[in-house]
Amino acid sequence: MSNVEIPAGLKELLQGYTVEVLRHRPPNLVKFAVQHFTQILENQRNDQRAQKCSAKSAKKGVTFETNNSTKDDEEDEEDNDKSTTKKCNRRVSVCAEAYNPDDDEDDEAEPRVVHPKTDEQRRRLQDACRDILLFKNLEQEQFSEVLDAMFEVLVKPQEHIIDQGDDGDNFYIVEKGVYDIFVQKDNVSVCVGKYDNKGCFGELALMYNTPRAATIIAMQEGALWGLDRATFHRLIMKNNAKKRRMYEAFIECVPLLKSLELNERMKIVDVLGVRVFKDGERIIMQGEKADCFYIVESGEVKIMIKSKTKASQHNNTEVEVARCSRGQYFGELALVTNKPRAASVYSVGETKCLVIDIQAFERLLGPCMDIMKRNVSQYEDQLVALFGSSVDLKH
Ligand code: 1OR
Ligand code: 1OR
Repeated sequence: MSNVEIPAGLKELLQGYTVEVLRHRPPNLVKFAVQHFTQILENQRNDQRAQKCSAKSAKKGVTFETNNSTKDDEEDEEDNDKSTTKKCNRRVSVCAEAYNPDDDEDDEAEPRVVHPKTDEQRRRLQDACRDILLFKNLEQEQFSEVLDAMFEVLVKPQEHIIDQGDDGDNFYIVEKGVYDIFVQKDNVSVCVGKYDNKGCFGELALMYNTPRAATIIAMQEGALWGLDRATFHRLIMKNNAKKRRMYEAFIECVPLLKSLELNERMKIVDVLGVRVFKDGERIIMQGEKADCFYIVESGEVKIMIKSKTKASQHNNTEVEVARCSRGQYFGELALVTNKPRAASVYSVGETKCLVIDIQAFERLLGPCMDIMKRNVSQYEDQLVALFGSSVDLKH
């Protein structure tokens, strides 16, 4: 055995796989290995394609497609190839991260999906994507590729968009309509939440190669935008690997999340988005419906309460009641109590926050609920001390 030469990179490859297994604890190691190494191969191909394209474009100059292509152009394009495969298209993903690809020459480029859209469709799609947390960290080029690949899905009342237990095909963004979320518990289907004209779903089966975790049913006519599994993997998963590297250390220092296992914390990183707020910008407005939760990454926020007390029925001025800085969280109260926002929150200077949507909050932060509930009772004590017993946080 002493003369056996270990191929360069083998150790790193196996180590990388082992680390991912420990993080995700997948039920099926072989399936997970296929997914993991396929992802590495995809990243290598992307990087090679990016290098070739930039070399070619440097030599020849690149022809840029514009978004306001004519209807005829679009029809031609659609006729030629329904889910268009365009090698070395004008938008090349040149994200420098990736799993350290070596120089394996593989000429076969991955198909790049492009569903042509009218200007009006693209505008609607961009609107629907504005608050999608999974897209928040994407670079402009990657985001454009995602928009290119998305396709419109019109749905009818009672249509099942996803059935629990199925394999995952697409990821969906809600443009319009209400969609109930059902989860099977002891053989009974229970409605655990809904998407009301916004949000996204269907990421879990694609991210972790697991069966669909819930059933999603349209309650009325609606419109969705779908993203195919391959493109989701190529762009979103690659970006998630970068996100994990960026936020792993920080998220481990957040006191609230200490009781979670490492793989549970990483699942939070996978779905979080990052938002930057300017000095004085309002992040949360008292009385509004809540749909997300925040952790301060840098900077500071102040919590202001507008409250009517017995003494001043009409006094609606805001009073500062608390501040949160790095590692602290806010916006949990309305999600825990299922009530409107109890206070307004403003950025003090520039603040960067990690944002988690309500469904992910409910799915992933269950184990931290006790800590949050303890804090809620502290708010109540403070509230009585500050405003007396007759306070109405809702208005
Ligand atoms: P998916 O690919 O598994 C079903 O397909 C989708 O429903 C899933 O991705 C999520 O995007 C979405 N638990 C699991 N999946 C959920 C949940 C959820 N909510 C939405 N989805 N829970 C409800 C949290 C409000 C936890 C239930 C115990
Ligand atoms: P939310 O979802 O209601 C506003 O949106 C957030 O401000 C709230 O969640 C908390 O995360 C945060 N009373 C109410 N909300 C507070 C308070 C608070 N402090 C922070 N938040 N009090 C201050 C207790 C130190 C009591 C007020 C007198």
